[in-house]
Amino acid sequence: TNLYTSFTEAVSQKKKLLAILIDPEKFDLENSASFLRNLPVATTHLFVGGSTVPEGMTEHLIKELKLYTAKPILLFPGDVSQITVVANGLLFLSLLSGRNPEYLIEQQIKAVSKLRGSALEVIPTGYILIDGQNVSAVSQVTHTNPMVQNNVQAIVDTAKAGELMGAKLIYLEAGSGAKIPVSAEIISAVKKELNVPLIVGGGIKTEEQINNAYKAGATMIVMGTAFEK
Ligand code: 1GP
Repeated sequence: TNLYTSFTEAVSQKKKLLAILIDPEKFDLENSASFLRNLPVATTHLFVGGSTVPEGMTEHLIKELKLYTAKPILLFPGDVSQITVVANGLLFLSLLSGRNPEYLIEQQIKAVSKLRGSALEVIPTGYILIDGQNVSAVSQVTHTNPMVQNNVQAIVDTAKAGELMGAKLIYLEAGSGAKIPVSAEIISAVKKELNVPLIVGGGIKTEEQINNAYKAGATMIVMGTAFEK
């Protein structure tokens, strides 16, 4: 089974995907079973990742989660140390909104020795940080600025460049705990020019925000903070 197919099929069948993000650093392992029992029924995927996760914690968490769920687990790593082959897939991120070579290409080079010989499905993903009206962990850790929401054209062009460079997914990120999520205007403008599925996350809490993002053209929505204890 191919994880990426779940994205392309969702697009062609007009289905919507929902990923719940678990940050290993903020998650109490003892709550795994009950957390998974209480997931929203619409949940299709689990994302695991965070900005600053101690070595080994991600692998430990995923092994635990797999005892209780068959949902596909995708790594959404803040850095190369979080890559573990026990996951089902890896969002191979390049931070296209930033101009820090460490997160554009260096971390990716470092990942190769970890991926060599593994069957982990790697999905090239253009990652675009957009201003969510608070200082995001992504911005702090990567020393990059988010793109401003009112420069829609710059965001569209960045996303399109990512697609032309080979990204199979584009992730529009307002940052975990964002005060405002990525606007519907941005999502639909990007959607209009792109052929690859769109992931949207950061600051999404309400049903209305979820529906707006789907209606604007998101194939997958990611929610983290709303489900953290
Ligand atoms: C962050 O997009 C995710 O990387 C989810 O953000 O925690 O605000 O839901 P929240």
